[in-house]
Amino acid sequence: GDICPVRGSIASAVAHFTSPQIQWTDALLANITYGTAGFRRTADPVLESIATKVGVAAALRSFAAGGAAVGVMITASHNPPQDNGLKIIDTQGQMLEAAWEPVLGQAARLADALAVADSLLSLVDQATIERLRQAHAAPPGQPLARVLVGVDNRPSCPGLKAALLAGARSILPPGKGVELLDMRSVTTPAVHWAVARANGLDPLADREATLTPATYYAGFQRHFDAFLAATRDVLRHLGVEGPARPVSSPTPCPVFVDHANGVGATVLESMHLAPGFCQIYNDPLPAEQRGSVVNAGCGADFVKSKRLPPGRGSFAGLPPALRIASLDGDGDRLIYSSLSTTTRAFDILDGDRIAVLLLRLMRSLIAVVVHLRPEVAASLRLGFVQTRYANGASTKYTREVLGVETLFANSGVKNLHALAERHFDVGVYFEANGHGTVLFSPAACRALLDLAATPADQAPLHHAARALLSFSRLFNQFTGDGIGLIYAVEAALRAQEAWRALATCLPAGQGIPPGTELASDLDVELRRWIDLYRDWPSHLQSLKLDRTKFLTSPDQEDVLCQPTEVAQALAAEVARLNGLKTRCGLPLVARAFVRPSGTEDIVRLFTEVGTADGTVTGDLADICHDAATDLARIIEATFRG
Ligand code: G16
Repeated sequence: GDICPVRGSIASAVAHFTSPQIQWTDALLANITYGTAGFRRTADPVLESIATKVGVAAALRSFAAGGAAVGVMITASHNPPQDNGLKIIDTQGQMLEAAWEPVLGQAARLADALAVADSLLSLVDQATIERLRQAHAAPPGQPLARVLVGVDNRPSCPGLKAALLAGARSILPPGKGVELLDMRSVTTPAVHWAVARANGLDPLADREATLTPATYYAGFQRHFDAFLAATRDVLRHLGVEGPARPVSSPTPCPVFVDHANGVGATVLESMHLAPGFCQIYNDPLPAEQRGSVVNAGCGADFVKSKRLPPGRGSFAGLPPALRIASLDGDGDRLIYSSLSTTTRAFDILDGDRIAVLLLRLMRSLIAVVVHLRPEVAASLRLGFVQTRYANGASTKYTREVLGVETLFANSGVKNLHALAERHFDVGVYFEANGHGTVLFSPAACRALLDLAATPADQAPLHHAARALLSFSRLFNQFTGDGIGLIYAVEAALRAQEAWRALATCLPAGQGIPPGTELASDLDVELRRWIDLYRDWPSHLQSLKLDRTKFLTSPDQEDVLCQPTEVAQALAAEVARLNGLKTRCGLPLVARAFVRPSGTEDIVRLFTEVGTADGTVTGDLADICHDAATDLARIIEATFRG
């Protein structure tokens, strides 16, 4: 059929937002791809042009899916204030279907507006194009496409949003069907959640909850309270309430949240947080000024990669044992840190360690419930997914101490999410950089909801099941939510030892030790968490090399395919390191890999040095530092030939 009106209207929106001043050089083109988390670059006219194209694609995706909501988040997450980016959230609340990524990348690289329209229209099938053509000719009616749009607080967001909305509107004539839902300044996980909810998905949602980001966030406090109340009920039922201190006493010692001056700040302010639970760490700034300093000297990425406290890395006035919880610019990452009272070391509790804490509690909760109702075991198979950036000591701990199956995925939340979903009923996934969540399979959701309906007279199963369900509701099912994760970590710190006692004693037929209760000394719990295992020394470096020349194996990002000379030099150096020993004679286990970043114009080099039996000797940190320096030098020299 004649698709001219559709094609023409898309092309004119694209042309309007594509500056004729753009120089489409090879270097520019090589750098435009749909990367790890969508498009990301300096917020410039090129990105504005891309925004229009993303708007078209999102509306087409929704139209093709019969009008199901599709989301777009405008953010550059952990990147500096002058950057920005766009990512599409698919109808299931997850990242965009992988097959669309290369086509979107191709459309983004085109300068000619009609060619862009053709490229984008090639994303949908002939029948959809026919329906689009008919919709153009038909009188106005119900919305035929729905796009939810969220932005972070960067200064470039309003301009990019205008371009995006124009693109989305362009697939149908005005008043004929593209419904745009402006979520304004909001966190990335809230947009994922809202898209899923708009499409009737959210398997563990509780029935009372209504559909707004405000109630979504308020839910975390409610589920946190419900989890602790149910835990107390289990303990009380088993007669282990300590007489000296009622377990209901409020725990002092709040967590200090570093919101990275991103959108998390607005959310936290609107949540009316209980001061005993949480306080803001960052220096106060007027809301409208935060976006220009987002992630600058603070936030999850700064703390993790610089190993320094937020507040530009200053230790001045930082009290020891403080729990600092750092989010990133769009609120989907979480890193804890704390200054040690005894050693004065600055401990980083990264994504690996957060995962270990959550796995440990989840394992105890499941063990208790399975002990009380054995047939649910088959629906609650627990597993873990990490990336090759995970510290080797964390993998050793989850496999050998917790006995949890642990798999590896490539970087990018979408890859970990898919693997966790495919392999486990209760799938914990985390990147070392703080992205992660816990996913529940349909069977697990059914089991949790059934269990929680156990009549109250069947205690302790009734209370244990309520605890497990409430804890599960702290996890966004579509992508990790940094704020939800703070509640999950804080819940785990308070309850982990009580559930461990229950999980050990109940199946063994032993009584629960007297005095078992919710932790009231959070400093002790924090120390316990830090002492679970010792990280192996590792280094993550950013090399300023042309990332477009680096190619890794598609399903194993730690295997470099190109440039071959670099791959060979790297392999030889790693082999040499693996032949060395520590001062006291322990054989070294060294690992190193390079890959092009999908969010920054750099190449990442990761180096880790451990020992075969896991011992962390005093000289290991120096060995790792020297190895990382040598590797960087060798790679740069080989690359430059
Ligand atoms: C994004 C992705 C993460 C990824 C990170 C770094 O995070 O969502 O999954 O780990 O980029 O990716 P790369 O090493 O390819 O640059 P964020 O927080 O920036 O959205």
